[in-house]
Amino acid sequence: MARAPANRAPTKAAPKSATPKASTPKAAAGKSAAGKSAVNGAVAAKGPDKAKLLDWYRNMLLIRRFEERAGQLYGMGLIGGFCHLYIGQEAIAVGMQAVKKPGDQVITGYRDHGHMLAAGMDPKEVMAELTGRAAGSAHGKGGSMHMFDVAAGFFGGHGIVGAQVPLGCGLAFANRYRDNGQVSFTYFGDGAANQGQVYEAFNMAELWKLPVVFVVENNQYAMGTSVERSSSETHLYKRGVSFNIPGEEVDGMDVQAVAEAGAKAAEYARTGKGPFILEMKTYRYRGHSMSDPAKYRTREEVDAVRKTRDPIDHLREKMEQLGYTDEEAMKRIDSDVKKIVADAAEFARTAPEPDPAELYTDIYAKA
Ligand SMILES: Cc1ncc(C[n+]2csc(CCOP(=O)(O)OP(=O)(O)O)c2C)c(N)n1
Ligand SMILES: [Mg+2]
Repeated sequence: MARAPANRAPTKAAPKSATPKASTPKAAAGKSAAGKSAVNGAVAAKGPDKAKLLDWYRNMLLIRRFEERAGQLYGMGLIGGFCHLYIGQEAIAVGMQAVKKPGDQVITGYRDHGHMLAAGMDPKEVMAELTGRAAGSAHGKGGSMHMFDVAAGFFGGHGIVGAQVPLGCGLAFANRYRDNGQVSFTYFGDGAANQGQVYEAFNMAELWKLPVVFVVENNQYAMGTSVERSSSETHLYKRGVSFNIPGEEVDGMDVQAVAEAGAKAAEYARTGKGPFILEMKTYRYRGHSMSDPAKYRTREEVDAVRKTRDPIDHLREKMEQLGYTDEEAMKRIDSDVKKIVADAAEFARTAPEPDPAELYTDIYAKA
């Protein structure tokens, strides 16, 4: 695997400057005209095997059922505070997870439960965090938007729109500095794509050729505002143009397309060529958060996407065409997933709340 030239990497020998020099010519390393994919041509010829498709199906179904159950627990008053569901967007977290290598990082906003499950976090710990229990992944003190699991490579869970983008660049900077071959997968929404700090981060990421894949989850809406109403350029994969960052639009409702595009972008970043933008075209079925009356779109619009583009149905149909499904196998996946989610919900409902003394722990880092 090709590596970034040694003179460009932020090495431990020169830690003070913390500013890796951009001495490599812009034309280097397969960089094409900005806004176009430099790796477009290399589409994988053969599809993934049966085991992989079944695994993707199972993982997407797990996220869907988990989120449906979280929505119910919220309705029962068992989850407090904010809760943003990922239903409809499952193919992105699952397809991109297939691209991750051990040690790679994922960082995202507040629509985060799907990413946590895809990263391998324990559904019981995630659900117990939602209900604010001591056994939750943040000891019941973080809730929906503030979970973190270094072992799983999951770096949050961030409530400030767009703030995870510079943080994701920081993770990539550390990878570069340590020369560890790891990639930071930094996710944000179409609304966040209009945040100023995103572009400061883009500039540094390309200038220092940081190993970061920016994944824009374009679900068409930022709260109640559509992309058309808020953005002068609605093709968000082009947002790196003035920074020379290549980008590609991807069908974010097709898990296989996500994984293929993700693999190319990750390889690009991992081999020292710098950042890559993937715009995933997707849709969220539920409101922005649990308290959204969703008056900005029609029921027909949502139903049409569910009927024609649903990522789970889409993969199931594909597998049926390939002869990869049999009734028994699908039933088994269905009941496994149901059980995992039922167990997680039961655990989250019955596990004890944190001791009030916990309010005073985990506030400052220990010296
Ligand atoms: C800096 C900042 N501004 C505004 C908000 C309020 N806010 C929360 S979510 C959101 C919309 C973001 O939409 P998008 O980036 O498309 O992500 P999605 O919710 O669709 O996943 C806004 C404006 C915030 N949390 N942080
Ligand atoms: Mg959005």
